[in-house]
Amino acid sequence: TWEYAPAPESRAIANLKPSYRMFVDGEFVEGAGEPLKSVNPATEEVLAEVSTAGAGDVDRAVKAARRAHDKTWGRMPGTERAKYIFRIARMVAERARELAVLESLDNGKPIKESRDTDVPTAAAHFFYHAGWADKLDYAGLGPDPKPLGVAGQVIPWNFPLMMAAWKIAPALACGNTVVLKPAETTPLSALVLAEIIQQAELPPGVVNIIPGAGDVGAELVNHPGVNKVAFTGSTEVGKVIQSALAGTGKKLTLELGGKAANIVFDDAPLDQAVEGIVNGIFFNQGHVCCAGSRLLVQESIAEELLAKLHARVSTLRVGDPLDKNTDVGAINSRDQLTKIQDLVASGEQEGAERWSSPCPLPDKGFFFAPTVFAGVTQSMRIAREEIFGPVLSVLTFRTPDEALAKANNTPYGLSAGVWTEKGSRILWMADRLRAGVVWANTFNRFDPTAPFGGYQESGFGREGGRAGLEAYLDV
Ligand code: TXE
Repeated sequence: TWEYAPAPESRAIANLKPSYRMFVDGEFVEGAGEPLKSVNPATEEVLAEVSTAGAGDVDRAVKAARRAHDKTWGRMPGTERAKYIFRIARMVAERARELAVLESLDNGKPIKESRDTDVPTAAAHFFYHAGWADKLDYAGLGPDPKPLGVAGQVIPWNFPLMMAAWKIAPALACGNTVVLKPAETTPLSALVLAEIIQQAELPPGVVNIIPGAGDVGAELVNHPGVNKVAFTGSTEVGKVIQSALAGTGKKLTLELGGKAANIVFDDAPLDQAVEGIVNGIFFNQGHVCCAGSRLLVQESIAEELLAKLHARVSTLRVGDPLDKNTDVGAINSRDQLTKIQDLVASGEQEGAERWSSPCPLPDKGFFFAPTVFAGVTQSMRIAREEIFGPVLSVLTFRTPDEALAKANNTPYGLSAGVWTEKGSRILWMADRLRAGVVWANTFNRFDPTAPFGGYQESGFGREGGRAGLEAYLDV
């Protein structure tokens, strides 16, 4: 083990404040709830105190959003809305460094990922949707598309800023107003986004950000003044929300868990595949709904691939999220670390062969060494359940049919990867894989022009692309 302390200047770069307030009706206000403490998962230090929504706050926020929808935003020409959304996009891009450092402090993800993926993807989502705001008539979604009204949005902790952008940008482009609840362990970047929204001079109430735990999320999605609910999080909570909303007439989209297969055929370029496998499962510590958490490898190359994989994973640097050379940062919370440890223990008990990278781990904070399980069978929990951590389960197959059957043997269906030189095989597999996204000879690529979302228990509805607009419009 080794001792790790974040560089003192990181707090200044992140413009970290001792306390943060909720954003309701254009103002930063104290919530009536018990303040929460946002913790740096790499050091277990408190970063800031954050005000949370309590009695009456959800109602106030929803009413502010309703007024803004009825009086300003919902009636504004798309050309005008576009200007505001462009302004948000530019301001996110201008404050990229601050937001990236803040995100890595609050979430624990490596700075090279918040710098190269989270913040640019968030900005890209606003840029892209600004472009739609005055073109909805041409979207081919039907004549005279209309906003739904107030969107109640609940997001998780794995991509705090990016998820806020994925939710807010399309809602605004279509003329809806927003009440968004960030996750309790990572509320900070959404509140800086609120500051940006205030400085971009959006009319008060168009976007409201109310931190809090699951009870606040439940109150928000069940509020009768909410017309549309968008949720990203666990499948368990997604099902609770779906049942609760039945019969309310609210439009709902769910983006839930996954157990993606990353399928490597014997003709695949192996070194490239190894990079894709590593990216697929160790990106963002594996806290990724579409993570390639099941590696399906053709039997004839399994031994060679596994040796290459162990060698490559041994070189991953685990530790200080703010070091530009870090590949794997901190697990977001103690609860998540415990969940990962329990599932890894189950894999060992059920007879899979565990290999963990011999990398040194910091002596404080929530860290877990990149781990690869070989000899995994389909009935094991590590093959079936979402681990949401840096843990890969390796299964083998002989034929494309077997690969397909194993890949589809899951209640989820968010993503999949196929590695092969044969174009015809990519098309054959992509057509039959029950997954919302199929990557070919790559993994974990995100782009605002491409609709993202799941099949089956991974949820329904799409985010991004033209399809993403459907979730926020009536025709
Ligand atoms: O999720 P929750 P948790 C999976 C992943 C992870 C597990 C648990 O496997 O290990 O879920 O994570 C809010 N009504 N994913 O406990 O509870 C909550 O406050 C309304 C995959 O963090 O679903 C937070 O803002 N909202 C996933 C958000 O829901 C409620 C990302 C997500 O928290 C609520 C996260 C309720 N009843 C976890 N209860 C993905 N798809 O990427 C909680 N919340």
